[in-house]
Amino acid sequence: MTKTSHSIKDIIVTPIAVGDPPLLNCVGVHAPFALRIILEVITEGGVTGISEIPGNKETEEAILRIKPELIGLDVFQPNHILRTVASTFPDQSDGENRGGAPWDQRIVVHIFSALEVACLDIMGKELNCRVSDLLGGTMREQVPFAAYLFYKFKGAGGQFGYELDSNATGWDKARQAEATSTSGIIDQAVAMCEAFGYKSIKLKGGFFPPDKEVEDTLAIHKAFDGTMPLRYDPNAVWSLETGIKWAKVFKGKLEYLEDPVRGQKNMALLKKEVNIPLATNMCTTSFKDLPGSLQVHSEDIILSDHHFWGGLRSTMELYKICKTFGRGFSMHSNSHLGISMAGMVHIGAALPVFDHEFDTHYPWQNEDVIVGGKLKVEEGCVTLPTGPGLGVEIDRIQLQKLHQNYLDCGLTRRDDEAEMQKLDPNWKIVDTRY
Ligand code: GKR
Ligand code: MG
Repeated sequence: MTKTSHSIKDIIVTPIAVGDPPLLNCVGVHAPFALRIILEVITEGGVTGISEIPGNKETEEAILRIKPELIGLDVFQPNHILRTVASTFPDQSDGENRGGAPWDQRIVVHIFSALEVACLDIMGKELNCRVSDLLGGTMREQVPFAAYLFYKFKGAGGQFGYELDSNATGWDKARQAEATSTSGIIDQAVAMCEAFGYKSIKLKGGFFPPDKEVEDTLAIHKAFDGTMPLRYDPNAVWSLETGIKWAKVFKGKLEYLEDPVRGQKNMALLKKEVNIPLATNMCTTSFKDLPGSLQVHSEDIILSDHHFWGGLRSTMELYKICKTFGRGFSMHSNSHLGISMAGMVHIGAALPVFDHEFDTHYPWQNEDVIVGGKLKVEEGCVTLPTGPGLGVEIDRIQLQKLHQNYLDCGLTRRDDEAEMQKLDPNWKIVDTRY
């Protein structure tokens, strides 16, 4: 490829660690730090594009391994970049190696997502338009998100470890408080909704037995007068029998039930027994899964994640397929910072029809890597940044600080099971717990 001002000159990869409270899920508990990777793509013309993806050592090493192949490629030609990434890691192609964990581990989609978002950021800066414009046009300035509740142990994570900051108030206090009881989770819901004005709520489950978690979900439903759209997600750790039993109890009370059981077949069987809206970020997770999904009707709503579906344009393609085949669309989330948030906001801004408030873990992190600090969530919405590209920039001091956290904390990959075993040596990840 001939060198132009749009050719990639350099790629800077910075692993970071950001404080994360001890949130519970079906595989264990979050470690005191969530890992992310910040990517900076710099063109020959001197323009920098940025992106953020989930962190782990393998992904970081894979990006560094492929970096020489990427130098010289044109940021306006993401398909060429994808071909280079896919041919460097042929065994990691779309649909493979998803694993059974609640989060995705595939290398190609992560690396390509990081590169594509950074390229789109550069294109926006070059063309003086926003990424949402490049995704087909800006349909709205406010993008709605849902409150994301977690059962949790006491503590804020990060530098505080499991200690409480006794001066905290409002959401910050609730963010640190233990929430394992029914009243604890309701307090968390109220504090989160008061602080950010969310208009729908999701409870992450799969840790406690279903009878307790279902009871708590129904208590949240009642605490908000039965008017708040509610989602519940045990991350597929229920058997089909358990799923059918509790889905019947939820009927008419949930906006949707997310991944009650494992795999498209079981989801479809549950749906045949109980006609309740089902969503997934676990059984239909790549384009290769779509024929199977359509054949058996495993879910009504597909939760994309641009880090897992190969970028923002792929996410828009998935949206189109969802609309074509009568499926709802929304976005999944893991612990993340403002650059990933900006990517989600640009997708939300570009969707012709907005179905369901997006998931976000964002309130659980109390610091950020972008200039100006965390993006505001007001009335449940994040306002689309006004600047060109993603509209957010890296705060160099914060980047250095969070990189130092990474070097100091000693974590190299997410391992909620190992973290949980520090508290309960008998804890083990299982496919079906209940
Ligand atoms: O962060 O603990 C967590 C969640 O369980 C996350 O890993 C899931 O990927 O939030 C996600 C989900 O909706 O399944
Ligand atoms: Mg989920």
